[in-house]
Amino acid sequence: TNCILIGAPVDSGKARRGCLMGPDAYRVAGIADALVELGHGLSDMGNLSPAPAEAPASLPEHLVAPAETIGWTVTLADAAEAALANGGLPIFLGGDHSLSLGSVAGAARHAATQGRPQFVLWLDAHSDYHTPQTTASGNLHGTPLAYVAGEPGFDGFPEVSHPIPQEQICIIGLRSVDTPEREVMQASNIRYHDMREIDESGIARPLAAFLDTVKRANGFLHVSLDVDFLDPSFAPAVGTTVPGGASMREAHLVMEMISDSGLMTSLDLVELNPFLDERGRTAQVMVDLACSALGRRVFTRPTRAYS
Ligand code: DIR
Ligand code: MN
Ligand code: MN
Ligand code: MN
Repeated sequence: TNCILIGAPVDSGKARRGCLMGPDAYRVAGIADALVELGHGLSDMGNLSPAPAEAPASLPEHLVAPAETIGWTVTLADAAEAALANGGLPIFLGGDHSLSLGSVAGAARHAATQGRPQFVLWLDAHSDYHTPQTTASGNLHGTPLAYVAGEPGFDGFPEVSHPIPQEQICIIGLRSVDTPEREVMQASNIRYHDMREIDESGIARPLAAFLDTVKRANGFLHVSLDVDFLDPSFAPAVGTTVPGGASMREAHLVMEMISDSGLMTSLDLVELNPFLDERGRTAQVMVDLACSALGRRVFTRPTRAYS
C-alpha cells in the first residue's frame, strides 16, 4: 500500500486548543518508520493549512471558529481526493474531528468518480451527528457525520456533492450522545453500536457484519478513529475523555479485522491532544493501532466468521 501521510493540525473544531500539535506527535512516535517496516510505500505531505474562507451570517452565532473550519474542509477534501486519485491510502494526522468534514467528503467525491459506494466506519464515544443548529457547545468537531451524510444547515461549507447514505455509516463505541443526536440516530438507518452492545455481544460481531456489507458492495471504506473511542485509562490525551471506552485489545481487534478485510481506503487519526499526554503514550497507542490496521500482527491466520 502506498500510504500518504497528510498533516492536518486542525484546532478550530472546539474551544479547547491543543490538537494543533497532533501531527508532529504522530511523527515523533514513529508512524512513518513503522509503516515502512510493514512493507508499505510512504510519503509525507507535511502539515497543510486551511484555505482562506468566510463564515456566512446565517450560521448560528455560538459556533466556534466556523470560518477556519470551512477553510480546512475545502483544503482537506481536495487533499483526500487527490491522494486517492493517485492510488494512495491517505492517513490524516489530526487535528480534531472537524477535519473529517473534509477528509470524508473528499473520499466520497473520489469514490463517485469510480462509480463505487463510499462507506464510513466511525470509532468514537460520540456520534458527531450535530448540525450547526443542534449543537449546544458550538463545537464543530461534533458535526462531521451529519455534514457528510448531507444534513442541511451547513451554510458556507462546501456543497456535499456525494452525501454518504445512512446505511453506509457504522458507528462503534458510543457512550456520549446528546439528545438531538439520539433522536436522529434512532430514526435513522445508521448502524450504531453503543458500549452496552459491545459488552453484551462483543465488538467483533457488528464490525464483521459491516465489513461484509462493504465487501459485497465493492465499496471504499473510510475509517475515522477518535482517541476517545479508547478507554481513557490507557489513552488519556484527548479533550473529551469519556470513561468506559474500548479496551486496548478490543481496539486492536477492530484494526486487525479491518486489515484482514483489505477494505480500508482512507484513515483519520483524530482528537489527540499531545499537551494532555504522558510522554507520548497516547500518540504511541494511536500509531500502534494504525499499524494493526495496516498489517501488523503476531501470526497470520485464516479469517474466521463471527455470528
Ligand atoms: C458533544 C461532544 N457531543 C458536542 N462531542 C464530541 O460538543 O457536540 N466530542 N465530538 O469529542
Ligand atoms: Mn469524534
Ligand atoms: Mn469523540
Ligand atoms: Mn458529539
